[in-house]
Amino acid sequence: MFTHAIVRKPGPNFAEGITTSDLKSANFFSILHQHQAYVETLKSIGLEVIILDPLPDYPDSYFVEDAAVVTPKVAVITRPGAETRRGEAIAIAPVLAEYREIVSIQAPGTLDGGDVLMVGRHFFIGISDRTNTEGAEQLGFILEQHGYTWTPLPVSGGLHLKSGVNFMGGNTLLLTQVFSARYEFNSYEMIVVDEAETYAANTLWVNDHLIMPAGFPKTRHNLENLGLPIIELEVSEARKMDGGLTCLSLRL
Ligand code: CIR
Repeated sequence: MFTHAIVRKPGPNFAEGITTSDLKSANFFSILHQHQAYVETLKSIGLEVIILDPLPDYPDSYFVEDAAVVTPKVAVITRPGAETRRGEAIAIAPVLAEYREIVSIQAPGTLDGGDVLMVGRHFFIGISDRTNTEGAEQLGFILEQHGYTWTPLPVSGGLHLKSGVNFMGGNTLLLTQVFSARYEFNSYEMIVVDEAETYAANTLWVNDHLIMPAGFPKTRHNLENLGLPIIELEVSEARKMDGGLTCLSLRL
């Protein structure tokens, strides 16, 4: 069970963050409202939520998940692939130092937390436009030192690994069709999202609840078979900035 979540409020300039989305421009009041609902949901399932202030120089900084990888034993401060986001990792370090031993990814390695999927004691590390092989190997080495195992794999569709695959508890992964073909996931039960619902692959399993983006009925129907409570949240504004439910918090 997780006891804490770290989030950061979106700032008024959040729509200046990096995006490839062609959805219409994001609205500050809507994202504040949606972020607040996210925080309340995490509290409602037993998490103490640490809410950080926006970092004015870093419009994407509310996507806190990219700045660190938190395991039960160690927190790894990343070196984000987007140079303009590097300061976010530096800013999260003192917060995590209150809870975990801290280690940092070093240049020339790059790593975004969104590319790291924790499945029990095993980690999948996506090599993407943001995470390079050097960064993945540095993280893998740190994980091994703490008794964990890891597997690298290429991210061919979507921004990050967790844009397309997430752990749903037990032995089950929720993933896009592209990822379901990867041999690395052969030993897991798979729930494959419909082509029209790929965004729903970014569903967050936390404290035996599933928090999923609103409006993906086929995925919801398939997830219901797991027997876990499902909470749907509107995340339209984070989606416009290429982010989603997992990216909005660090769970520890
Ligand atoms: C970016 O492009 O870096 C941000 N606008 C979105 C980051 C989303 N984070 C995530 O998927 N873990």
